Amino acid sequence: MNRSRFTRHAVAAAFSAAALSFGLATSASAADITLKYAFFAPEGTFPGQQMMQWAKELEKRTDGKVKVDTYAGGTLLGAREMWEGVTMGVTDIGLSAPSYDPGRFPLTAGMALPLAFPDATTASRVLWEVTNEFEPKEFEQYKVIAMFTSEPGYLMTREAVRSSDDLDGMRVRATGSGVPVINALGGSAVGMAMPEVPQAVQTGVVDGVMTSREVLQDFRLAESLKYVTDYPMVVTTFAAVMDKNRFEKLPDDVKQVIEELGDEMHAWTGHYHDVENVQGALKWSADEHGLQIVELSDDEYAEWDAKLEPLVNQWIEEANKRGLPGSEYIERVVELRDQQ
Ligand code: DTR
Repeated sequence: MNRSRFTRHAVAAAFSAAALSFGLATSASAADITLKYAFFAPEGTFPGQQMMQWAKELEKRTDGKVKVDTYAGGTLLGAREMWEGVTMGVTDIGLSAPSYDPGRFPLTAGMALPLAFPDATTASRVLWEVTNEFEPKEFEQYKVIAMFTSEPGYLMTREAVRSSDDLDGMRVRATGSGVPVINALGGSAVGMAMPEVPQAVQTGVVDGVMTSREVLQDFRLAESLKYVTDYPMVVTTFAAVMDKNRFEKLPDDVKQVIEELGDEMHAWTGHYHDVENVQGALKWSADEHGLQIVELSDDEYAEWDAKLEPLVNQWIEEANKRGLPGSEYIERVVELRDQQ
């Protein structure tokens, strides 16, 4: 008989798999829980920093009863596999971007329209509040443990873009709701997830990107992209989710800390991203790579606004037609956006 089958570790591991489906630690005293938390991009990026902050706070506030094992950089799951990965139990918690996949998250897609959010702090607060108020069906099988957004995306390009004419035919990387925005302004949108972007920029597959500006430093894009056009476009939404049934099986005190953190993470992340991450990256890009900010003329600015406005109305119409509360959602988003 193989004696090793009777080690404490083997017994605990077998018990954990059968009974809890969370890792049950071998220590006899505390009923420790280990949660796996997966994200598709590197730990140093702002969503990755959010994950690390959440993990640290959960461990602290549960007095070490819960341990979080983080898997950044797509080591466990990539951006598009994340949602299934959570359902199938590959990870306990998965962080990905609903706005990469508007078909799957049809109501939340409304947050990533050109709605002139001033910054990530505001958009993150609005996203958290509308999700709690509307409880979109698309999150039905999940417990949403945190939500936040990037700042609105900006055009970052190899050649300066001062007008729609400059953008005409330019290949610009965008995602989800960013694709129609770039196309409406005359560019040619190329869709891809963030981890694929540095190579696409280096090899000239794209002439620029539209996303939040910290990528200039965090993904070293300022080495090739020397111009930012000062026109805020659309935010990217992020959600960290857990399978609902798994969440329900957690002890009440742990669930309570998770709820508490959910109410805090949007503000923590928005502040970190807006104030440290983006501003730091702009300074670094200017100092190290001579980044230049391109201002649009007032006429051009107004023209771009006019080109993007129909996208919001189109989305509302289509959402309403599909039986979603499209009008109410956007109305509430705008109302919350303007509340301080
Ligand atoms: N704007 C989205 C999301 C995004 C912005 N910064 C990061 C960093 C890591 C992952 C995703 C993002 C995008 O362009 O993909």
